[in-house]
Amino acid sequence: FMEKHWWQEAVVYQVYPRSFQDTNNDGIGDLNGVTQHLTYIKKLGADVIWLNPIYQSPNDDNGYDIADYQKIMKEFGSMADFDRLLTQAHQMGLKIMMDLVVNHTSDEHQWFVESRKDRSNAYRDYYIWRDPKNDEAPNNWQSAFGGSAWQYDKKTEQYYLHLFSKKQPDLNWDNPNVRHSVFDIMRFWLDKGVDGFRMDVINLISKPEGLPDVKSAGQQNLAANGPHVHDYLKEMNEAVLSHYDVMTVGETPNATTRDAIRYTGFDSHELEMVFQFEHMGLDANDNPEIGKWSTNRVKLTDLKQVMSKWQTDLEGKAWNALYWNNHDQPRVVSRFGNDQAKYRVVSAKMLGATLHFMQGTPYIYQGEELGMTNAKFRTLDQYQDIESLNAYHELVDQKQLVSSQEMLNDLRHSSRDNARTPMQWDESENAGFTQGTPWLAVNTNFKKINAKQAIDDENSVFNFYRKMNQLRRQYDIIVYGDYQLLDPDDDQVWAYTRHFGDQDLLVISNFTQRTVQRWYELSQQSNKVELIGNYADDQNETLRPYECKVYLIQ
Ligand code: TEU
Ligand code: CA
Repeated sequence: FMEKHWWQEAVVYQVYPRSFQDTNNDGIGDLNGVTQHLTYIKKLGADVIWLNPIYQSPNDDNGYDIADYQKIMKEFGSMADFDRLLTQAHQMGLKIMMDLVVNHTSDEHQWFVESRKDRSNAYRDYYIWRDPKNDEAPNNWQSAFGGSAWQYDKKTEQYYLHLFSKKQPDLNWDNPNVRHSVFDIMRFWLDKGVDGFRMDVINLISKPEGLPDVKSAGQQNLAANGPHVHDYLKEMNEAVLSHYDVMTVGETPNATTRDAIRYTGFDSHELEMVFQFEHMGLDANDNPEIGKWSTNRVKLTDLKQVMSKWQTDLEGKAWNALYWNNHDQPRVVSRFGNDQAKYRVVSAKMLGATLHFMQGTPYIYQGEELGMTNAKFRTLDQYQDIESLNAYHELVDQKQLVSSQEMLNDLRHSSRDNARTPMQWDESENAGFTQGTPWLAVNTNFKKINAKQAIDDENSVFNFYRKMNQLRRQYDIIVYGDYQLLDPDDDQVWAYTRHFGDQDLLVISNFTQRTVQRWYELSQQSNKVELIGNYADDQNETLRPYECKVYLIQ
């Protein structure tokens, strides 16, 4: 039986500081804005705050291009602001998890400035430089942000690798000096008292030997789960993580449950958990050349099958990170629920319950607890996200694979900017996010959807999430129970049970706007207690649109 850890019982609240709260009217969220709302996060019942990157950055990829790991991004404030945030969070019993982005740096990082100077520079091998092949890029890898993953540097007549933007050169993790430099950065923050790290695309750090071409250009060339990735993570754990009581979660695109068990097995001594992406790829475009840009609706049976596989494959061996949303994914109530006025709240609560009563650590992305929806921008100039803008120009202008209208529709469904519109605090101008001009437009529905309204409404999504967080503390079965999917082929209802000791939990969610006869003769369950549901319970024996019910049976 697995030993118990605080991070298994924790609920994480993800703050995207740029869009959380501006306190100096420059239209950009900042650290003092996070400090200002610690009480809100505490009230919600979260235990840990994951901060997206706050380090010095030219913001080519909104902080995922780091120029100095030990300085605070000037738009976000000072190190003194950070120290105050950390101190106040700890005083309130909240932990702070930082975002460690070490697959790549900014091209403005001192290491890269040196590395590109000349081939004999001491920092040359901090990055991945290769000679041209037949006067072209060393291989056919494509960047996640469009175009080749190689950028030619005239000065030294070589290409450097960047799996993301040109301004995000990949670090060479095969170089022990890189690994030791990263370990020093981690110690700097851990010695300040931070409580853990979310590790950006950490399964890409070991590239395949010889950097071979990928078979089909449409294939994800992200060099995922490479030959030495586990060696490097074990080395990181041995050198740094094992000396602190910290929480780690690796972001691992393309990882399978087998990979995840290797990264997070209770005896792996690498990471505590990983963000998998399998459930995030189920509604991708049918054409792999177009990838995530799609208006497809996920099939419930697919979603149930994938999420249940992750539950049962990791059971007793490793630990799940449970999420529907983050700063890279569209808003779940628009994507998997129904954001029409009539169904937004009830479907947002149903989605929350379906996820939070599974086994694993739940992650709540800012605004998810309000049932915030996709931004649904109408024109391209409203978008800021490098991934969205590059994809538009590549797919519409260069490759003519999709029409402008089709791509704008795809962006409305899949752009990362859907998650990055400012947090909606109240009905005042700009939803109380800023008194300046917001860096990204506020969602036009903020007068109806905001924290102030939600906190006072006992039937709000906020108070539903708050209650779920309370239940998690009350019932060990929610954290430690195992998981069984019921009726896998039902394409309207997702029902599962959890079992722990002499208790069972029964979770039933109707993913449609059709009322369905209670598919499961609940009346046979004699000693059931309803823990939570998203309709005022009237012992109704059918499942109303998007209804969820959670029963304790003992
Ligand atoms: O994202 C990793 C990643 O795979 C993204 O390309 C993601 O899959 C895609 O954006 C989904 O639409 C991490 C960070 O979360 C992301 O914000 C960064 O842009 C990226 O790494 C590079 O650091
Ligand atoms: Ca600001």
